[in-house]
Amino acid sequence: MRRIRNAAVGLLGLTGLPYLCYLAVAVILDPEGSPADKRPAEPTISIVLPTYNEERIVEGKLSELVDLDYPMEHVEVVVVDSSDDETRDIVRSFFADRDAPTLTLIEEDERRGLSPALNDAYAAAANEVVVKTDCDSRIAADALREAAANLADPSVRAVTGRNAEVLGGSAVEAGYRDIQSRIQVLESHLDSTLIFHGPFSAFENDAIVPIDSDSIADDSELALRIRKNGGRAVFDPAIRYKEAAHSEFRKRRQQKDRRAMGLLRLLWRQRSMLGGFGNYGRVVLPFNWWFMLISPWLLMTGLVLSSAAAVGLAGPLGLLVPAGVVAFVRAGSRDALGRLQPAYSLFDTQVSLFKASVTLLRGGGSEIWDVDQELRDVYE
Ligand SMILES: Nc1nc2c(ncn2[C@@H]2O[C@H](COP(=O)(O)OP(=O)(O)OP(=O)(O)O)[C@@H](O)[C@H]2O)c(=O)[nH]1
Ligand SMILES: [Mg+2]
Repeated sequence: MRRIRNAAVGLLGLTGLPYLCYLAVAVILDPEGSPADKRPAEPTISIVLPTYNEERIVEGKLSELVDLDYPMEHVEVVVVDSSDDETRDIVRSFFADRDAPTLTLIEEDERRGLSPALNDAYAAAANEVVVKTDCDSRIAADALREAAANLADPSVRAVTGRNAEVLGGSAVEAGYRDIQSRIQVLESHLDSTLIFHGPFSAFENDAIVPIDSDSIADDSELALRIRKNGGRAVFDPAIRYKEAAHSEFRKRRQQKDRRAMGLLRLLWRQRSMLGGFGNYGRVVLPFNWWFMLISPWLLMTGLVLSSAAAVGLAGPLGLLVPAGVVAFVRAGSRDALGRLQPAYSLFDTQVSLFKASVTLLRGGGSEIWDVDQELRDVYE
């Protein structure tokens, strides 16, 4: 029984090891902000907006885009629409009496999934910089300027931003995003970051290459491919956006499990990059492999073993261990853990990654998903 207990403690320790390593490096390097040599720049920009049945919120999103602090004569909006609702009519009438920005509307007859739609939109985008943003997000007024300043550094060819406010008030998501921001700042200073965020990702147009048509981590995949071709892909916390998220364990699964699946599949397909490409392949990718592919299995095995060991050592009283885990999930889902809330956020992420790897192993992972109407309420 002791052995099981020791194994459980060891496994749980290994789960946290990559964090401890990253923490140690962060203390030594003390990175802050974007690593780019930022300078003011005003390139022409194509804003790519993919839409699938967004009639409730698309007008609000377009209003936000035309109000951004940037000369709109230098901006083109590329909407790629796969809807069977009124979305494209709303888009057309929004631009009907407007000179700037200009509109390029790509109308799909049939929904093929987000990645093929994005590949078409990127191919149509004519300007120097391409900014991709999701309809269900809000970006800060200075986001285009901040992105342009990063891309003015010749080594930086892609940049993403920070979720500065979680709409809907989910502390679970906010807790996770804070930890993730720190990790992404460190990764960017080491070389480049892996995860690019749907609400705001910017790329130099001539660095863009097609992504896999079944990708469910489209923004991260494009950033990774750009890094593969020699450009840097960085995270700048000064680029701010807002996005809605759930707190409740069950509701979080849909969004987080799909995102996790996309990233796992991307890591696996690009496994040949491990070990090469400077610190990206030597540090950043191995950390993400550990965190996303290995830790979830260690954690789940560790939890099962520690429950078994507790029951073996203490009889029915040992059931307090699994009961404690359930209580932790219940309280965490209600944002009621106070200072422990960030730990719960990490746990929640590990659960998603575990579920995602099981789904992928069983051959699942569709590239077409239902739009979350409840999250859309926040934007109306
Ligand atoms: N053109 C096109 N756009 C899509 C398709 N699927 C989703 N979108 C759009 O892509 C963006 C991201 O989709 P979401 O459903 O919000 O994906 P998500 O943010 O990962 O998931 P949620 O957590 O549910 O918001 C939104 O602007 C959607 O309207 C598609 O098949 N074609
Ligand atoms: Mg979304």
